[in-house]
Amino acid sequence: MVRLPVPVLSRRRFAQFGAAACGLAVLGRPARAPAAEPGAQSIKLRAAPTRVRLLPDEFPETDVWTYDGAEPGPTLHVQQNVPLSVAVENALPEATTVHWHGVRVPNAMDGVPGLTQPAIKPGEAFTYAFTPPDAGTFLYHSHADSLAQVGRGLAGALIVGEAAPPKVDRELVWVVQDWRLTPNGSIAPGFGNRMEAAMSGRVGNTVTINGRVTDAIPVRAGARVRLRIINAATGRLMRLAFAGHQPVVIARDGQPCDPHEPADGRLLLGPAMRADIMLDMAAEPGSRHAITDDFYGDELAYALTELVYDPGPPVRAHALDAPVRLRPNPLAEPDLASAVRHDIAIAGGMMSGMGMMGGMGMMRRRATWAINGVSMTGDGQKDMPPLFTIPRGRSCVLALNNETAWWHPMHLHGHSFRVLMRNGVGVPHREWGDTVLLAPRERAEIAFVADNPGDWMFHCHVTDHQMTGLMGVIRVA
Ligand SMILES: [Cu+2]
Repeated sequence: MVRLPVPVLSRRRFAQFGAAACGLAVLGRPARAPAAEPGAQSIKLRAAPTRVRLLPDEFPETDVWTYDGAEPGPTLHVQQNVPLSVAVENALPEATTVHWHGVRVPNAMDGVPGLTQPAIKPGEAFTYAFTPPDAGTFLYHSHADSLAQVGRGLAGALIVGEAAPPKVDRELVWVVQDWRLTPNGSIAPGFGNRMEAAMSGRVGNTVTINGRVTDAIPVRAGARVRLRIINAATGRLMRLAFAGHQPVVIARDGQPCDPHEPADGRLLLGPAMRADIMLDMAAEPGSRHAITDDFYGDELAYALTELVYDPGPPVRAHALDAPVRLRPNPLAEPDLASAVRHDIAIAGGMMSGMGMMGGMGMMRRRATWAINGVSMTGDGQKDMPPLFTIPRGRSCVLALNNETAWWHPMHLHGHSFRVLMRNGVGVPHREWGDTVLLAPRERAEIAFVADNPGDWMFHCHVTDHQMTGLMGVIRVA
């Protein structure tokens, strides 16, 4: 069993932050107002350095990089099947792009520097234009100098509304981010540490919900809440337990699934993964219930936040009797009988037999990881030969084999896929996704229809792993 190289959330480390230590947590502020007028679907985003408050009031503010001065970036509420344009202005000291994670955009709008567009230079602008085909919970983030840019805060929620959303009393969007802060509240230097890159990636010491460490989420007994949780961390995995509550997952990575309670009642989310859950507030008025993350074991478990019930009477006597199943998005069902099949071997990292790694690929700069023996490093590279080409319109099965001792949330751009099997066993609940989380040594099979032409990134979303080689290109032509 692999242990994390450093304790990331010990009490001692936390004590540096005093009150922040007991929470790390954060409050779900209500989702920010749409940046666009309803129906306009024309949005402007300005990427720029900003100073914001992540920590409680008694601690210093933090210099971050933001979209529109907000940390995280403003939650963008848009409509399915309605053209959207987002004009991005770069006021950062370096080039950037925006990637619309999970949205099946045209290739030229995918925001991968070198591969799909030249990066937006400082002082320049680029307008992304696409029509969101799927309703759901998505994420936008920088795909240039990704480790530092996303690590400094360049991420936000993109919510594509359903035509007929399920009935709830309240909807919350939580962009959960992980920061490595120094005692004076600034972002710790050292992005791209080689040792960390060969292990778990850069994991921080402060977890925020919607940009703030906060202890409590006020709720009303009897209410039904739809919670859209986005793991916007660059390295931290989360396994969330909702004490006293039974979350029901209704969508993963923006794609509706059979409503189900997660395994062990705990919600596992790797970087860039999302879940929509329904939470019935079934506990007593005046009670408090922690939402804890124990992914890194009991010693490093912490309370992300607490549900704090209003002492007033329940808003209804019995749980809301309304369906929670979402209507599926228009995804083509892969035809497994005629599918092309490709094997993907993921190798590298510490304790993974790096001696086995060889060949031209590993000679590339900073390579620590490889896909099928080839390491593509950084954010994206021009003229990178694809791992393979899938004929447009064909169904494809990818058999992923994680030969390493580390977790990898593998993300395919431009498509959503079905997760068919894990270690040879069928996956229930009609699970679609754009990011499949592989445990150490785990195998998984995913399938999709390659109906979106172009050169698409396929990479690990632990950003340190991506930057050091766990990335490749899949061509659909
Ligand atoms: Cu990885």
